[in-house]
Amino acid sequence: MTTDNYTFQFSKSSKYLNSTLLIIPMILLFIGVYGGLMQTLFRAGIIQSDPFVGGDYYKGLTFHGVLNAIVFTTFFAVALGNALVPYSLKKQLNSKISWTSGIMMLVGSVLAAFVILLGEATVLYTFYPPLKAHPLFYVGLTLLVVGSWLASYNWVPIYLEWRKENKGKKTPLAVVGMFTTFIIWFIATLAVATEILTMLLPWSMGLVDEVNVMLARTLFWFFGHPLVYFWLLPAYVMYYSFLPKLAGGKLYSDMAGRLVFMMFILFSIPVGTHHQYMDPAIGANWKLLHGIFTFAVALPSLITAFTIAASLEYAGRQNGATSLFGWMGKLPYMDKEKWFFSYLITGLVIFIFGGIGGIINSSYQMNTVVHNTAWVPGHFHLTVAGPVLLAFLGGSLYLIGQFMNKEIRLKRTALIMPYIYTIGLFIMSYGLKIGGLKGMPRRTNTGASYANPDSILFQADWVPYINLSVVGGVIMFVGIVMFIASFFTTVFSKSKPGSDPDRPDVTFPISESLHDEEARWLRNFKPFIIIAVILIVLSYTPVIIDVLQATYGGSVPYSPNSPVPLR
Ligand code: HAS
Repeated sequence: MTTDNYTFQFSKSSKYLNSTLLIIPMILLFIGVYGGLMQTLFRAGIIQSDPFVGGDYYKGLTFHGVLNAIVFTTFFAVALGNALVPYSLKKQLNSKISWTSGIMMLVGSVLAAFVILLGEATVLYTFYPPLKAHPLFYVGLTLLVVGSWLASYNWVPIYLEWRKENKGKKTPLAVVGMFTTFIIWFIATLAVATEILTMLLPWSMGLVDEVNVMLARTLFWFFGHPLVYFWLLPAYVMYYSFLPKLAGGKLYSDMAGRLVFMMFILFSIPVGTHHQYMDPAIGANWKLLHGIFTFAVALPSLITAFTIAASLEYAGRQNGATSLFGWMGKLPYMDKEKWFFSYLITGLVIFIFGGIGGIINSSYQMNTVVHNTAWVPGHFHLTVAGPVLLAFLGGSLYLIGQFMNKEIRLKRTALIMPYIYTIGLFIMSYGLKIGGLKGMPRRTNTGASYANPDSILFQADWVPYINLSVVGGVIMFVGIVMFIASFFTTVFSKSKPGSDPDRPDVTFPISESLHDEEARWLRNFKPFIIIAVILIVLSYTPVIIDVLQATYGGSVPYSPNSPVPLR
């Protein structure tokens, strides 16, 4: 696939919508990141009260998780698709549908955030019962999800039109990646929609008294694991499409990229029970089956590791490297004009460790050691708060510059931010992971208990690891402040002279591929979707039967701050 670096003129409506989809979640992200800093300070017992959440640790944790992991990521995935799909196909989106979807997402997110702040939805980002939220929290999340569905349906007509006009041509890889992301998202969210609409909402509205906790958890994890690939895949789109070009080279294999995306459709979903290895009711044989599929879903990431490393090696050699590993030193780590490279490369390096941790988690015996300990947040900060967040931040800054027709401001600050953030992330995750291996629990206000010498729960050997997580968390926060400074000074700066500010000429650093192999069997999504559905039915039917046959009664609501039922 050869690509010239063309520009495509977006409509005025797309400019304003995409800028809104980038700016509002960035404000929410910053509030969420502030919540993250407060988490680490609370956990270490450095502060006793954060006025923003009224001193409620679990409210702060819910706010941090929902805003950063659910709201910000969904907005960015939609904004990237709204930009990359029309750009790659050279067609305009239907602006009415785009705006309807954007408004639904905004209203839903603000509603959910507001209810959390009122203290009516202290249910953490997994919102599993018996923790109960106000009905408006569930309504807000539903609006966010349905709005994101609508955005992706809007890409379909221009894609079909493009296919009719370009018979025999390969669909651009970035478009394949964006559709893959939303195919997985659509299938996965059907389960959480069922959970919310048939179980949590009626329970929260008082229409039923009790809820089947095991069934709700199972439906949640049907959604919850593919959710992590909904986060990861927009980053993969950027690794495959942009990184080789930014590095000064080409994508090593176009076919590998297509294979990777199709493998994610197959294996992202029939794996959710690996989050429930320690749950009762589900038979060990089905946990084993989900465990095997979990190893299968690591394969596309391993293929990505080799393909992207080969692409970077090619780039390094193009930049003058001759020795075996010399290419690693010839990449544009500190090139101010290629600041975006630093966001993608740091994420990849972090993901080596995040990925290894994932494979450890998915081994049943190892999982018995790490489940529900601080190791798990250690793992997910090395994935969602590492490669995903950094790629999304770099992508947001790039997109805002393009759509608002602005030169990026504080470029050097933007360039070094990922390195500072990465140092903080490694320190924080090391503290969480080793603390977790020593038994430190997750989702616990350690500052009020284990780190407090006056408490009977005091655990002296956890304290150094709690402190490390604080040091790392503060450095990460400094990195985010640097990013926010660059992002908002760019937003409020003057537009570049010359072109029409209302109809921006947008361009992307799309990579050519070194090996442009033909694989017709990778051209069509349908067979992969059909096989995925078969795998889901085979892997989930026995799990759901087991859960339904379990004789546990339903549960009344609990609050994380109170050990007694709410009624
Ligand atoms: Fe995970 C728990 C297993 C990936 C997120 N995970 C979580 C939770 C989150 C999360 C949020 O099996 C906590 C949920 C909760 O709140 O309870 N995870 C895996 C496995 C993978 C994996 C097998 N996770 C992710 C990703 C996430 C994410 C991605 C977010 C985006 N995870 C688990 C399990 C649990 C779990 C269990 C349950 C734990 C429990 O008990 O509660 C795999 O997909 C990972 C495969 C990745 C690789 C790495 C490939 C490396 C690459 C980098 C190459 C580098 C280059 C750079 C080229 C094999 C691609 C070269 C450098 C130069 C300088 C040149």
